[in-house]
Amino acid sequence: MAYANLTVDARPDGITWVAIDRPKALNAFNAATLLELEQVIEEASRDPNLRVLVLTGGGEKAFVAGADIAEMSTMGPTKARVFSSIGHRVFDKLERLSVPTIAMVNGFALGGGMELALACDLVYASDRAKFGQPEVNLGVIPGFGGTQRLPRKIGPQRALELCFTGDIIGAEKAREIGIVLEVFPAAELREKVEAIAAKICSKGPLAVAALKRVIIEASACDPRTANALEQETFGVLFGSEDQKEGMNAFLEKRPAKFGGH
Ligand code: DAK
Repeated sequence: MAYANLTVDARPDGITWVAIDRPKALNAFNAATLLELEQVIEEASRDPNLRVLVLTGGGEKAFVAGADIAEMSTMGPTKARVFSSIGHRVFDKLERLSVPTIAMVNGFALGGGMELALACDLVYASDRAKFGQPEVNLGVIPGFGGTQRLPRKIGPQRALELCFTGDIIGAEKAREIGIVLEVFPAAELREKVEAIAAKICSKGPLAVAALKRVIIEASACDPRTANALEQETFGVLFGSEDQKEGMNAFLEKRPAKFGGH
């Protein structure tokens, strides 16, 4: 499937690469791009071969430099509300995709771009990446879930500081405060992310999906329900071929070959 604003490479090894690809606007999210991303996520959720989804930015400069300011500039309250709800819907679908998602941040991740990274499971950045929630400079606030995901990730005080000041911070600072897991030299970013994605692909897909479900879904539950979900999921996995294969492989001192059944 061809997209006007995205480049998608669904590879046979189970890793799908998605680049937000509007480099002339530093990959800013207009509504059309968000809707294309939604389509990709929906296709991904139906792809039995998929093991890991990686999101990045097309071109050299940006991951995503935010929502498209030109498009937003003419919106009234009703259109803005709809635009925000599209962003929420798409990022929620991304967060709930059953396979791990990785944000490979190769440049500016501002506003809606940082919110996209926050909706991914793992965030890796190049040493040239820059992060920020500069909406306050435009007289608005984050509209794609940033006011909720950012404080959950880095605490309310840090989130308030970033949003109040609109400061743009470097990758190292973003790692220090917990937005980013690791920072790699720009020339090595892709190979590092490939290696992490390949390692995840080598694990049992049922266990990986179960981990994501328990960790992400349970974070929205009370502790008792969350622990019950873990116990239930733990038990269910013992009905899988992957569990037999993983444990037999250990006892037979050989690498496991998981089939995802
Ligand atoms: N939108 C549209 N175009 C953008 C853009 C953006 N966010 N960011 C960059 N561009 C465009 C520039 O206009 C320029 O286009 P031309 O002039 O060449 O046609 C081109 O990309 C290259 O940008 P620059 O020439 O500015 O490049 P520099 O290297 O000098 O600067 C920069 C890079 C990233 C520092 C700068 O472009 C910049 O400050 N960009 C804006 C960053 C920003 O403010 N991002 C946050 C956007 S606000 C809501 C829904 C959603 C949101 C809020 C509310 N509701 C509906 C309630 C979300 C808001 C945001 O994300």
